[in-house]
Amino acid sequence: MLHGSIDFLTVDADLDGKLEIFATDHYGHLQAFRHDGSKAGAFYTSIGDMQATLADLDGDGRVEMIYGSSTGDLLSTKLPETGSWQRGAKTLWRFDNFGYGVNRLRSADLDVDGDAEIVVASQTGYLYVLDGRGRVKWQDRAGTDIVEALVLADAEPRLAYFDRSGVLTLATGDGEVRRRIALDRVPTVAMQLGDKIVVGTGSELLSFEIGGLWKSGSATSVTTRRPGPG
Ligand SMILES: [Ca+2]
Ligand SMILES: [Ca+2]
Ligand SMILES: [Ca+2]
Repeated sequence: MLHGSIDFLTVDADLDGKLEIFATDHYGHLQAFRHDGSKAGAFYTSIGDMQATLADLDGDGRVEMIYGSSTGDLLSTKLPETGSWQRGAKTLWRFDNFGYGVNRLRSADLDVDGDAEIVVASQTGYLYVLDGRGRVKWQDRAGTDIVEALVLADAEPRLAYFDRSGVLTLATGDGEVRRRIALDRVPTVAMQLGDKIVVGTGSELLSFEIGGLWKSGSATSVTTRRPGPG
C-alpha cells in the first residue's frame, strides 16, 4: 500500500534487463516493486517524508539505495544479489543528520574521480557531499534549511542549492568555488532546463541563466512568468 508517493525512481537494480521501481512515501518508506508491479521490498528509516537516490557506491555495477526522511534518519542499504530483497538487504552506513530532516538527496560523480557522491540537502542548513561510505567530503553551511539541491549538467558549477531564506548557492563539484546569490525566493520546485535553472515558487515561475549567475554572482537575468490564464 502506497500512502501518497513522493517520488518514483526506476533502475535495473538486479541486472536482469528489467527495470524496478522505487517509490518514496510520506510515512518513512522506500518501497521497491518489480517490473510487473509485484512488491520487492519496503525499507524504512523513521516516519516522515522520504527522499531517496540510487547510486552504485561500491563499484560492483549494481545500485545501492540511499534514503532518508524529514525526521532525520539517513542510511544506505545494499540489496542482495540473490534471494529476498527484504531479508537480504544490508545496511552499509548511517549518516548523522543530527535529527534534522533530509529535504533532498541526489547522487552523481561531482568531482569526476569515477565514484559517485551523495548530496544531502539538510534542515541543519548544511549542504553535505558524502562519499560512497557515507563520510563527509565537504559541507557548506549555506543558510537556514536547504530545501532543494540540483546536480547541474554541462555547466561550470555542478551544484545548485536553495535555502529557506531565498538564497541560491552555486558550487563546483569539489566545493572549492561557491557563489551565493540572493533570489529572495524559496522554490517549491527547481530544475535545470538547458543552460537555465527554472524555479517555481507556487505563485511564479522564474528562469535564471546559469552562466550569468555564476559570472555575476547576482540574479539580474531574471525573467518572470506568472502561470495561469493570459
Ligand atoms: Ca531488474
Ligand atoms: Ca553497488
Ligand atoms: Ca566522485
